[in-house]
Amino acid sequence: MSHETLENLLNETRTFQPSDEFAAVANAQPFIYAQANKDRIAFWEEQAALLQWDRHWDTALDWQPPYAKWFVGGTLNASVNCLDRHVNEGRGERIAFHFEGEPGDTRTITYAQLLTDVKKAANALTELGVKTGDRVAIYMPMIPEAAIAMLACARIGAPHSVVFGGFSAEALLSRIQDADASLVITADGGFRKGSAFALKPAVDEALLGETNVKKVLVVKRTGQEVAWDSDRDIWWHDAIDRASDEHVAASFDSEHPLFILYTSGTTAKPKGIFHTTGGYLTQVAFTHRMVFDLKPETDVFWCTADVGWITGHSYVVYGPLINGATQVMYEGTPDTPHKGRIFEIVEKYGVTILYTAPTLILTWMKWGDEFPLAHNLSSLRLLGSVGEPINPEAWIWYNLIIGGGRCPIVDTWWQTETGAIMISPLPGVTATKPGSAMRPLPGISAKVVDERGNPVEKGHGGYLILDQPWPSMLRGIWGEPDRYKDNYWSKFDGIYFAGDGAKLDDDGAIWLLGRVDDVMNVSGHRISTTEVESALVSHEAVAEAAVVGAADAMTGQGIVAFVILRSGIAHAEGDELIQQLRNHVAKEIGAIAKPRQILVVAELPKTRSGKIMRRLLKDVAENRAVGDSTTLADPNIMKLISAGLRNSTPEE
Ligand code: 6R9
Repeated sequence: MSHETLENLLNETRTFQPSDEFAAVANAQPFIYAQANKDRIAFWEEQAALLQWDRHWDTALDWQPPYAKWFVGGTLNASVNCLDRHVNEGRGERIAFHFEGEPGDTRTITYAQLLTDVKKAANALTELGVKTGDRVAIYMPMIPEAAIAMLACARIGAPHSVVFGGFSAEALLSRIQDADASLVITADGGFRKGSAFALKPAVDEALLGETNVKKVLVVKRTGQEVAWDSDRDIWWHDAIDRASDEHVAASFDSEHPLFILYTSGTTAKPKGIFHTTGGYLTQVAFTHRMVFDLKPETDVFWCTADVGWITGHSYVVYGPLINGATQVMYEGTPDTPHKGRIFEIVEKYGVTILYTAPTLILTWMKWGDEFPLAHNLSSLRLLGSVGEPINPEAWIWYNLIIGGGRCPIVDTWWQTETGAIMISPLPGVTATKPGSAMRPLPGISAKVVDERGNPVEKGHGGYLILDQPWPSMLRGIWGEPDRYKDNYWSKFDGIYFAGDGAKLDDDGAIWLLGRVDDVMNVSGHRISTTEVESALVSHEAVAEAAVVGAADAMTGQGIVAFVILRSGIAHAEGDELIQQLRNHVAKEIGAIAKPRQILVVAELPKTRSGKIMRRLLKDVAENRAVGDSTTLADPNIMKLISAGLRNSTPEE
């Protein structure tokens, strides 16, 4: 059976031109592509020069594949670039964060205030024995202290390892052990879905394991009862209150480790992706300014990601703060106390730039248009998407219902490993196509290649690779150099393989097709789960879809689809609906992509960062016991789905 390359089946022809008004004042101008092409390294040096360096670098790039060093010999301090610089240059009174707690409590934090808090926290960490190079684990709800803790670590050169607050004690322990952290910063708990959840007990449980943790700093957020080890535990407010607000930051090498972040770990042992300072800060600041067209004096930027993910590191903490942005930070869930909460916050703070994930956009579509339509969203001027391919229908909905048809959408492709956005339209420059991340940013070389590593022709699909080093690239997997080489650099020699499939359309625009492990093989045709999902979502009855390939005696793999229906839309029921959906996919893509089985479900299994865990759906579709689901946001979902599938009859 011949294995064709990923087929270009789904055809999307709509394009959206930038408006003249937007283009006239956009930060990005068309010439920067040519400028970067002419001399990529010089282009990045120009971007790096916008940071505040204490010592200028000697060499821009030292590239010994697969190891890169950027701005070698330069020294700087990340927190100085995020904070002191703004205060010193007279921007101290600018608001850094409008914080909104889930219960409705609010805090307004200026750059000057944030700097004072970070200086005190840095002094407190030093007093607790944390030294340059020591690792600090941060396990927090989405509150300002999470950012303050990260910046205080950066200020004293102690790499932070943020562990998402939704992870278990076990997951926390393995990450503390792997990074060999000596201090944990946490909170008593946080607010989520209308009540207080606890964090401190998970830290207590994790620290029953073998670690070198000496102290635990605890932020009081909820006021709930906590167990206390008086030799080890210290209240954050006690430590901060007694700390001095004077702190002169040391300058660190450009390649000094800034943080470790463990990837969500849907399989095997999580990988500790580590990033360093100068190159990372250069690229997050550049991309934040250009891709989001940030105008720091007037914009209100809101990235809805938690600091536990890379998106929260790069586009809540480092990128926006370096650029002096005013941001919204929200602690809770989007449907507490009602399904319009996000839109209410957009209206309240006059958010101008909203950056979120397809999972939330699809959820909003499922809930119905009445929630966004009940709020004045006219302050919005730009929308972003990250985390998964966005279906064309979701893109159109985002554009019309949230963006009022006037906001450019930037679909940004990148990874924990890449550190910053790599493929995205530039607003005001790029004519966008719904569902495509379009093209590599200036200074980035990304290609779609075949099995042998040769670039595919337009109209064809293959593997997404990065064949030139970039400033914010990962510098390795913490403590596992061989795994770093095997995982990312072995499929094609000296070339970074991202693990994603992609296709180039006839204009050369890039369409992400999901992880290559998710590509299905039906009768020798390689069909991407993303394309079938997009076809299903383009049916008016469907809010969200997840598709997997299940072993099939006749065809190699059969397509099994799980769909969530939209509320408030009239549609056929039962077998008639299923038949309609199958025919719809056949019409959109071709008969080859007709799902063998379609199951209507209430929820899909997702990680806490909103990525669908297709591996688990595949287990169900192939009648296997469901594998490790510890990273699932709601573990009960799999039981419901398994029961549903047993009661449904396959077609044919
Ligand atoms: C930033 C982030 C990385 C993986 C990546 C890809 C998927 C992210 C995407 C996208 C299509 C986009 N992904 N952005 N797929 N279009 N705009 O999400 O990092 O959690 O490490 O995930 O997410 O599969 O390889 P991370």
